[in-house]
Amino acid sequence: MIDRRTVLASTFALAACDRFASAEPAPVAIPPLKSACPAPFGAAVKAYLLDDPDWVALARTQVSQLTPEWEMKMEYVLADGLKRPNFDRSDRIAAFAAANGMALHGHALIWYAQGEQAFAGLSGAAFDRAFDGYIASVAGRYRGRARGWDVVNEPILDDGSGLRDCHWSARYGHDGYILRAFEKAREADPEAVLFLNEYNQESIPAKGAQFLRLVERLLKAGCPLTGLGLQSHLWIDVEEGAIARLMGEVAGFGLPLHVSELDCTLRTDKRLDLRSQSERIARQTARVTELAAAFAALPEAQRYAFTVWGLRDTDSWYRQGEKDDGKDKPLPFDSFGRPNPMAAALVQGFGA
Ligand code: 9MR
Repeated sequence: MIDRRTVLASTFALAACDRFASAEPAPVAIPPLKSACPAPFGAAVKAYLLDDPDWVALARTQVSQLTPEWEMKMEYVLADGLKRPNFDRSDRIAAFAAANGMALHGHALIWYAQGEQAFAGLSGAAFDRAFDGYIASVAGRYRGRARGWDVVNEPILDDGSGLRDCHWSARYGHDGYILRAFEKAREADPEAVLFLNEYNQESIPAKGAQFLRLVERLLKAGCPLTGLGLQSHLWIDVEEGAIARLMGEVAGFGLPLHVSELDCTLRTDKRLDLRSQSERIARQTARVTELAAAFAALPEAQRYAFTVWGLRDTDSWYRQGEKDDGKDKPLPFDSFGRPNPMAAALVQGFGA
């Protein structure tokens, strides 16, 4: 995942090279991704999309699993404080999934970036009660409905040099909060697959190595970690072969893998990047094909699901507000719901 400064800088770079850009590629014909994918094919969703008939039609055709993009996070659930958790939108997404025969993936229970405000002022046993109680109430609420949970999200520093300091690690230690979260999630839902979810393992070798070490340590400590999430926020300059290599290493643990948040931005952090849109798309196609093929090559028991972080380009977090350059195509469908080259890359990689 590239950072926000990068995105803004590259907006200018892309604008600068606009005159070199070729015409939009023609939409491609593809089979439904949920039938091409050798596992449940998921998409992230925000509740307002359930009121968009075009999104609903596209999702019904393409998708067999949903991940709430933010309304199952502390940021939303605890927006009114610990005493008034709000499940209105996550309930709505869960009900939509069930009504449409789609599975549900829970995202995300404990994240360094969230909950600081809701937990402010708590210490000692009160903090413990709130931490344990949050996991029990959220994972417990969707027990039997969510087939898996991102129990801990993004614990590793961006440069891979160690684990992040956060309000959770301050109380329980760097491994301690992760262990505690997994234990509480297991108590709340004995059946769900429990994931450690992280990004950039393929593109920052030190981060990939740190991820492998962390998983090994957690498993040795008896952590009920039963799934590994590769977010896969890719970009076009990820080194060829790095995605497949990393997936092979992670698969060595024998646990189910989730490609949990795939998108592939066409933007880069080069200040003057004169590559045309079609050259960028060719690179995106290569990386996405590599990812899908590596996933399809896993043993069946290790293919938990393959999830894209939105269906249409304009639904992507890259295309919101001031981040939007109007041109990025990080997702498999264009703004009209027509397949992008990325959709064809997925089908090709899945070998369908
Ligand atoms: O796409 C999500 C965006 O809509 C939210 O505002 C943001 C904060 O909750 O989270 C984004 O999703 C992130 C995901 O939860 C964890 N991995 C990185 C994703 C993209 O930033």
